[in-house]
Amino acid sequence: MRITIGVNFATKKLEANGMPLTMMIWDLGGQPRFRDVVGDYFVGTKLAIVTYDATRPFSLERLHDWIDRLKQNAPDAELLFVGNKIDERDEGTGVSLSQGQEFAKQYHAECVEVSAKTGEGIEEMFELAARILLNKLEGNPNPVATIA
Ligand SMILES: Nc1nc2c(ncn2[C@@H]2O[C@H](COP(=O)(O)OP(=O)(O)OP(=O)(O)O)[C@@H](O)[C@H]2O)c(=O)[nH]1
Ligand SMILES: [Mg+2]
Repeated sequence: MRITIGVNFATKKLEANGMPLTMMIWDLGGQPRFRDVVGDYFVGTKLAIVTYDATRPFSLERLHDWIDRLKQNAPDAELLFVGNKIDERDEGTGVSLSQGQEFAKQYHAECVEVSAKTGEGIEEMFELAARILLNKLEGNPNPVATIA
């Protein structure tokens, strides 16, 4: 796997609430040297999939800065927190799902866990992302925001 140079783009088609949906996904490179390059890509974001490394608690703390920058450029963006690399997490180490959810609560958002390597949780993550987007587009309140 290579680092993301600047920005990558992909699409994902799926169905949510019985409606077909094509998500346009901008994958921003996380390396500090791309900090200024990727800034413009926050603009117009409807949903940010905010990803951390579930084996490294520090990666969670680093998200605040990303979210601050996102909010400056896309104040109405929804957030979905995603803990990745759960295939590599040893029992009782790293970031637990409940810690991730606790962190996400500060932003009135949900948190799920995946492994990009094994594919575990990936389809569910996209389905949840689609539901959040459709609820937003249909003007429904974010179900999580009302729970939090
Ligand atoms: N075990 C495991 N390794 C993973 C997983 N996802 C990514 N990796 C590894 O973690 C490293 C970083 O992955 P990237 O996809 O480059 O991470 P990134 O956050 O996109 O990094 P940037 O593109 O620099 O922002 C690579 O060595 C990947 O192979 C996962 O789910 N499980
Ligand atoms: Mg990348």
